[in-house]
Amino acid sequence: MTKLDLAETSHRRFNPLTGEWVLVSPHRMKRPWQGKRESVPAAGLKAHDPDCYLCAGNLRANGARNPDYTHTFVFDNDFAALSPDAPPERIDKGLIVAEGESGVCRVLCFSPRHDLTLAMMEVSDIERVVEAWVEETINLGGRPDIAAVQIFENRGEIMGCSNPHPHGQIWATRHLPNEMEKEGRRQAQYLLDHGRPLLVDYLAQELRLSERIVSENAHFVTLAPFWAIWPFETMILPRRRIGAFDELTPEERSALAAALSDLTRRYDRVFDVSFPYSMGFHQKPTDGAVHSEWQMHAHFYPPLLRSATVKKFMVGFEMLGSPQRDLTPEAAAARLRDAAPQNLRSARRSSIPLSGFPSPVREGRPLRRRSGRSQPRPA
Ligand code: H2U
Ligand code: ZN
Repeated sequence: MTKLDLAETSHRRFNPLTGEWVLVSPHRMKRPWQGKRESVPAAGLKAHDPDCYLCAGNLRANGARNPDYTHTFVFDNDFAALSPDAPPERIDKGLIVAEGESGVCRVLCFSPRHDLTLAMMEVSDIERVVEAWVEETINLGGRPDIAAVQIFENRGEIMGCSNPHPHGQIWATRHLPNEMEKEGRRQAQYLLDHGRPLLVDYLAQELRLSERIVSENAHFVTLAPFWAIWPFETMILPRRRIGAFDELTPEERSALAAALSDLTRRYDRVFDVSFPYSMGFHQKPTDGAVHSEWQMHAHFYPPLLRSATVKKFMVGFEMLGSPQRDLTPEAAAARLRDAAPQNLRSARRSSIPLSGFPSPVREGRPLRRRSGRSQPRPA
């Protein structure tokens, strides 16, 4: 039998955060593609779209009017998936089990500019977004009926995002959603077994190996996790143990904004398109317990595989068995390292102009201290 070569032979990798396995088939990258090709969204959006329900000063679908906001704007989702007053009642009849789930859904506009993305925004403006996430975590997490604050962004038509206006969502729930529950359980067991948080140990190991690191700054590291499922999946991890947004120092908020800017710009350069993805932050539950096992982190799950128009589908074996990938996380990390934000050449080569890029973010620059700032209130 031949020796296991992770760059050549089929193998499975273990995800210590979820306890699940992913099948990796590096030899399959050579297979031809005659399947579905997505269309590339048209470029050339206006800075303000009178028909957009998220633009400043515009009417929303339910008739409320957005204020003339100048940075970020947060409001209660007009079509919330959770009602705040769902009763906590439980139905438990044999294998038929259900319970009322209450919560709050919020929408966060990242910028009044309709035509920007995180990748195009100045780092100082992304800092305002980070500050809004801090404030939402404190306000929603402080409620006795909320155990989890899930922050996320769904970007791009291919991901089912209904509006190009840069925005994310926050869903705060009475119970822990599945992914948080799995990750929490695994992190708690690891802390019990090893006396150190799982993701602190994982980052130390990845920094030693230096095979999957995409970029680093003073407080955060971006990497392609060993067990990644999506072709260009990444995580942003803090260097020190941080449970949740409200524990970030001003320097760390700025560094997180810089890391988000760096990563989203790299993504846009991989296939010379505005890269679609679902991203979000996992942070410790807000149930009042200490949760020293929890390390906050971001997951980025982009669907693109080989080009701007070929996306990965999670079907067949993946639906019925395990997720599977062809491109290795090591190869994806190398591609993302090469797509350095400083390298503007690939964007110029593009048939789809990526206009409006401000000056590149320099790594390792001194981080500016920023005082707390209040955010606009919900409409
Ligand atoms: P997505 O495009 O990521 O789905 O986000 C848009 C969200 O904005 C969506 O959850 C909400 C939708 O319910 N929305 C409003 O709250 N008000 C509106 O006027 C339209 C859309
Ligand atoms: Zn808009």
